[in-house]
Amino acid sequence: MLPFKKPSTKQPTACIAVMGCTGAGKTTFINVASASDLRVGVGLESCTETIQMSKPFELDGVEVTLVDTPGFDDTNKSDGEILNIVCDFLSSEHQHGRKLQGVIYLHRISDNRMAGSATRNLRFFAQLCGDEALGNCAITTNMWSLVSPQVGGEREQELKSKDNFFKPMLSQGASLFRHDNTIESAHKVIQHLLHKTPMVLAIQRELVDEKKRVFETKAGAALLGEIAELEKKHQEELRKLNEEMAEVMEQHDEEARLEIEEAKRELFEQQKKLEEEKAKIRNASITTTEPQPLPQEGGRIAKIWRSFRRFFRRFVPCLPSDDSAV
Ligand SMILES: Nc1nc2c(ncn2[C@@H]2O[C@H](COP(=O)(O)OP(=O)(O)OP(=O)(O)O)[C@@H](O)[C@H]2O)c(=O)[nH]1
Ligand SMILES: [Mg+2]
Repeated sequence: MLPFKKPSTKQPTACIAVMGCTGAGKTTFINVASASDLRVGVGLESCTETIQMSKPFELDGVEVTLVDTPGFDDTNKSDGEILNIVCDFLSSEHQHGRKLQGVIYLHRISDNRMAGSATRNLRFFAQLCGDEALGNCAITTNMWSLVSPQVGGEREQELKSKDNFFKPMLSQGASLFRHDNTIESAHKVIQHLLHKTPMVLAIQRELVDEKKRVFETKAGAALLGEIAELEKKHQEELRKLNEEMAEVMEQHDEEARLEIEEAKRELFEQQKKLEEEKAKIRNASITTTEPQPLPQEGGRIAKIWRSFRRFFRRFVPCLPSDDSAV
């Protein structure tokens, strides 16, 4: 008869990251789902500036922890800083052998257009996950109470069907959910992810396994690409302003000349910020260290080795008695 084996009482655990633009409702979603009390934004400025964890909670027999992440915004932190914070966390998790169960990407259905930061977040998010991990992504629209069902439905349709919005991710296996700010709808999204096999995100593989610098990853390159697009637009605007300037100089229109001077100054300021942003992304490097062996693991091996030597010393007395080398 086989010896009775006590079933493992250790509860399975799942870690799910919540991402999206600043003000998308990430912290609110986490608080609703986990009964946590993380700080929610009240004004227009971004609120969550670092990675924070929810209280663990149980769902379908699994101990779930949600990870709140800062999103790109146009107010406080630069994209480079946000990129660094997210990369640090994700690479550290991978280095320590902890896989994410899934990622939830929140989007406000009340937004009547995709602002620059929303597009940046979305492109960055897609590259960060990589095609292989998109099956573990749940794109979730919220703030449905702020729009009529018809307007919301039309926007959802547009988001689902356009190549520069959710369509590519959905066709690679991501799922789309509606969240009505209730615990039930939050749990429905999480339950969907609990059925998935935990995965490694593309950026985790790139940073840790392939030892790429942050700007060499697809997500980092996507951000640099966005900046290059903006720079192109600035160049075009500058060219037009210079043409206008030539005209007003001919007409001796002093007022118009001052206006154009001002517009050019603003453009140079924006360009300076982009240069700084590029430098930050290029210089970004992850600060995590190699995982240390668990202390009890080292201790156990040392113990086994010592008893092994003690056993053999009985038969081979010439074996040195010093165990300290272990
Ligand atoms: N009506 C409605 N308001 C919401 C919902 N979710 C969040 N909000 C509100 O949206 C604002 C921003 O919510 P947060 O949870 O702080 O958003 P966030 O994504 O964590 O923002 P950052 O931390 O700045 O990145 C707050 O005033 C919330 O009360 C929702 O589902 N419906
Ligand atoms: Mg927040």
